[in-house]
Order: sequence, then C-alpha cells, then structure tokens
Amino acid sequence: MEVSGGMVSLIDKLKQGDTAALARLITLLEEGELDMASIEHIVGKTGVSFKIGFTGPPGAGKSSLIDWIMKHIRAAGGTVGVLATDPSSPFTGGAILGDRIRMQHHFLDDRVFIRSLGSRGASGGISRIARDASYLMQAAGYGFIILETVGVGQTELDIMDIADTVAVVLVPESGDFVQAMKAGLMEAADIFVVNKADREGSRQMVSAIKFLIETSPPGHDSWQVPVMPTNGLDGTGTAELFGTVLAHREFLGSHGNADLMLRKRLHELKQIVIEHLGMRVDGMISEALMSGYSEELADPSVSVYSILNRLMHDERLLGMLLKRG
Ligand SMILES: Nc1nc2c(ncn2[C@@H]2O[C@H](COP(=O)(O)OP(=O)(O)O)[C@@H](O)[C@H]2O)c(=O)[nH]1
Ligand SMILES: [Mg+2]
Repeated sequence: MEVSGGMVSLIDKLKQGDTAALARLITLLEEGELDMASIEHIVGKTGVSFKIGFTGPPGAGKSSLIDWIMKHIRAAGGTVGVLATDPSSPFTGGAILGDRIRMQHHFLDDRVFIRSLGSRGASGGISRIARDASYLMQAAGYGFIILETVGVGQTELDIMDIADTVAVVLVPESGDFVQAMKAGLMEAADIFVVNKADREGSRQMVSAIKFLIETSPPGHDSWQVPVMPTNGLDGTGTAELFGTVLAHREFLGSHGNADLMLRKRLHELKQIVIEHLGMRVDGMISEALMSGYSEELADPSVSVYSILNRLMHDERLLGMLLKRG
C-alpha cells in the first residue's frame, strides 16, 4: 500500500499527541483504510502503554468503574485512553452513547481520550480494530489504555488478549453467570471485581468466586487472582482496584516474567501473520484462478475439500503466494 504525504503528516501529528489525528486514524482503521504494516515504518518505535481490559456482562458497571480508574490515573499524573467495543451493536448503539455521556466530564481534558469502536467494513473484526487502535493510542503517547468489552464470547476474549491486566467485572446477581463461566474467562482474569457492593449478596458472591479460583487448576503464572468488591456509584474500592492493577503491572515487569511477555508477543505475532496470510490468499483466490475448477465447483457432490487439496498444489497459487509484496 502506498503511504501518501497526507498520511505521513497525520502520523506526525499523532506522534505529537494530537487527538484529532488519533480520532481520524481510528476512523480510517474502522473503515478498512489503514494498513498498520504499511505505516509501521512511519510510526517507528513508540513508548509502551500499559493496557487494562474490563469485561463482564452488560450493566455490571464496567463503564462506571473505568470512569473512576481514569480519575485515579489522572490524579497520579498519568494519561489514559479508553476504547469501548460492543460487538452486539458494532455500529455504535445507545449504550455506547450512554457511556460517553457518563464519562463526559473528562471530555475537556486533553490527556484523556475516549472512543467507541466499530468495524465499518474493515476485515478481521472488532478485535483487530481494537488491537490496532490501541497501537495508535500507544503511538500518541498514552500511558494507560483501557479496553471495555461486553460479554464473554471468543471476540471478547480476543480483545482481552490485548490487555496486560484483565479485570472481569461481576455483580452480586451474577450467580448464573459464574456457574456458566467458561474456563477461558477464568484463565483470562487477573482480577475479579464484584461491583455493586452496596447490594445484598455481595459478600457471598466474593466468597463464591474465591472458591472457584481455589478449586480451579492453577494458571501458568504465580499471580494470586484477587476478588475485589467495588461500588461504581461512590467509588468505594476503586482506589484499591487501581492499586491492584499497578501491583499486577509490577508483577508482570518483575524478574522471571519475561517468558510471560514473550508468550504474549508471540501469540500476537502469530495472530497478525494469520491475518496477513488470510488477506493475501483472499486476494489471490480470483475468478481467473478458479476458472480451472469451474466443473468441480458446479458439482455439489464434489467436496470443497477435494478442491482444496488440488488447489494447495496448484502451481499458479503457490507462485502467487511466493511472490513478494
Ligand atoms: N447500585 C449500584 N449501581 C451501580 C454501581 N455501579 C454502576 N451502577 C449502575 O449500573 C448501571 C450500569 O452501569 P455501567 O457502568 O453502564 O455498566 P456497564 O454496562 O458494565 O458498562 C448504571 O445505571 C450505573 O449507574 C454500583 O456499584 N451500585
Ligand atoms: Mg459500558
């Protein structure tokens, strides 16, 4: 992809922390108009942002807690960007608008950036947009990046893969949810939060999750997953929550956890390689190539796998795959 002069100056502005440039670039990402691999050499080396993920059922209080965490970050002199994704309404629905309004008292603060993400035509889905948008925010110099996702499906887990620290937010009423909690989510959580601590059953919920943690097989690191009660309305427990995020950051950075970071980076790289190969192959499976297979294609009794087997040995496809570009 050619990188235009306009793009070069946009990225220059981004690196100076210009929020308008950041917003524009994220829009281009969402529209599938930005190829991070192509602009990488302009972005160059950046600072490193610490990424915090918040996931959990809708209405649990994630946005409210993020609002408090932003305050704590700002009070500590830090900068923070928030990326909110809602896969159930990728074209930014009412809930996201509500989030924005709730967080609006940060709006005049230029060291805070809030953005809801969608994928209008970009390939690879919302988790890819979230990853690349977080890289753009990192290039813009935000010390902290917070990712908010709704739910516990594979997409949310993919997004949580981006985060260094994952907080799973539940409420006293999440009993069924805890029952149904997937092993993947259990494994992804670095911190469990029981929000709405003002409600009945909060302490029981804390105990239930602690029990679940104790009785599940230990993860691959020695971090003890805490279960923290919070109140998203008055902020009770949120300073402690932020303190625990910082403790987890310390833990990740401490000696002996280098392999953890490497594993994460390798996973991310694999993801990107698969995406790029996928896009390349997608561009190659052209009608011209497939014209050699029209008879088999037209015959539903011929398995697509048998076509695949032939295609994988097709000199023309192999030639295209090996071509540099
Ligand atoms: N009672 C109570 N309500 C809360 C608490 N935290 C958030 N809420 C309310 O719960 C609703 C959903 O909160 P929100 O932050 O939007 O949840 P999200 O969907 O997880 O982002 C809002 O009306 C909040 O005001 C809390 O600790 N206690
Ligand atoms: Mg929310």
